[in-house]
Amino acid sequence: MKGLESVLAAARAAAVPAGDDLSSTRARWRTVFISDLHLGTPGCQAEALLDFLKANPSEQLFLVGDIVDGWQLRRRWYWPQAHNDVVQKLLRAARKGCRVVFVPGNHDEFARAFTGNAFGGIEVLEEAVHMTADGRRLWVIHGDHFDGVIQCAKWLAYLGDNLYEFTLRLNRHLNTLRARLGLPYWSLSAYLKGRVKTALNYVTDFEVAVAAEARRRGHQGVVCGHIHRAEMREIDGTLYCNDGDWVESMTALVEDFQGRLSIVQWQPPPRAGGHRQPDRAQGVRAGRLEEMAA
Ligand SMILES: [Mn+2]
Repeated sequence: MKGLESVLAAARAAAVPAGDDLSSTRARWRTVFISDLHLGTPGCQAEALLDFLKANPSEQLFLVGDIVDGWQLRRRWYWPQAHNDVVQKLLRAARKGCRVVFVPGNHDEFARAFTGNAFGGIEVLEEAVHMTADGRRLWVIHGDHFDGVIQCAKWLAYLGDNLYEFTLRLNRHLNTLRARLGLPYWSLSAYLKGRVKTALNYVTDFEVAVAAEARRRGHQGVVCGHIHRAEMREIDGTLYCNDGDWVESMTALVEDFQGRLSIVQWQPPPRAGGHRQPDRAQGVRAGRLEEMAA
């Protein structure tokens, strides 16, 4: 049921025409949570994010880490105009009275040195506690403190999707070679599938660990990001919310004025010359939606 709600919320979010700047009018949401924008990388969907921010003004905006990708920028400078526009949009929101809170993540850990300070009206906090309109206390953290090997896990997940056929072919060649060397049959694809399952287990382990820590701290729920997988569900009586990312899934967590929370997914407006996505990203997003609806 929760999944269906988030799909409906996504449809409503998409119903607002892009470029229709509502920020000068009333806030649409009490709170918006976004994370993992990865500004400073070619993967960041900055144009879509700008559309989303324009169409979804809020009283409070939480930036839940990995906003600017310091790791990538150190390696290679990449800062197009659209990324600048996002930063300007966030600063403008703060100027117009939106409370903007930035909780740094691992890719922007340089900002952790500035916790307790404010930049252009944006508060920087190591972690935050958000009180919903219906009185629930949500712990707000990026989530990397619970980290293991997620980069590897993601890579394996893609491998499972895209290179399965290739793996099977490779498997045949490998075993022809093994047979020639007098070695027994060994299934490469079964081995890799096992690893993908490990990757999926990692996601679940992450979710359970974050929810358990929120509960231990006496909160009713938690909002995090980091693993680029939007989700909202109860785990042992604690509400686990992950606001997703703006690299692949283009998702946010929103709270309405009654305290109802939902995950919204940005849909590119159906117009010629709109946002072009590589096929792989489309597939990932479609998969996510199915998962959320399941
Ligand atoms: Mn992260």
